[in-house]
Amino acid sequence: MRYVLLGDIHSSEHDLRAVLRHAEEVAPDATYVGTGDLYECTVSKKQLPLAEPLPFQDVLLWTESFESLVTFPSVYGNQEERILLVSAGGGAVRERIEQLPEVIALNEEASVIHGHQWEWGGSPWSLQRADAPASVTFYGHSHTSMLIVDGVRKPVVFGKAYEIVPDLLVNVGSVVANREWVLYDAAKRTVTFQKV
Ligand SMILES: [Mn+2]
Repeated sequence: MRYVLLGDIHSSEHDLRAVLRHAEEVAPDATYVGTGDLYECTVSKKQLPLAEPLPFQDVLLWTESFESLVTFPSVYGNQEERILLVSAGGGAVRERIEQLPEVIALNEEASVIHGHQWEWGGSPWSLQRADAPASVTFYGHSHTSMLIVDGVRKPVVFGKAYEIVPDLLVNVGSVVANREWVLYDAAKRTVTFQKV
């Protein structure tokens, strides 16, 4: 089974269309799973806490044509958390966001999580400590394609198939601005970083 892992879209429809077109070419048979931050929240972290909730449609960048593209299962990210926190209403779109899980298990060894739940910091700002839900964990959040093997960062070469080893963290990069995603081939036991 092959998986397309993609996330940190931040409501960018043109970047998402480019990635979907590319992924369809590379892996027409694949199953798509999102790593979170599908939407862009228009209220920044610095503006919190708000005195009262805002109307749902005012706190995220949203169009019907964008929504028609994000039909694949996804975990939630910090953008979705903030959208729910600062707003009221929203109907079916709010319900869909509320139902996004924190973790999606792809199989016995691989899971997907956004990663904002972990410890981030330092200069340059980066992942300090991960609480990985699986031996192979796909995440995002920092918009940086990255491979961490047993705690050691490896340089990422796009288009190269990396063999699956235990204790693997795979940052799938971002759809927004970078147009990056990852192909995970569970049968061949490889991950391949991709960029449009
Ligand atoms: Mn994020």
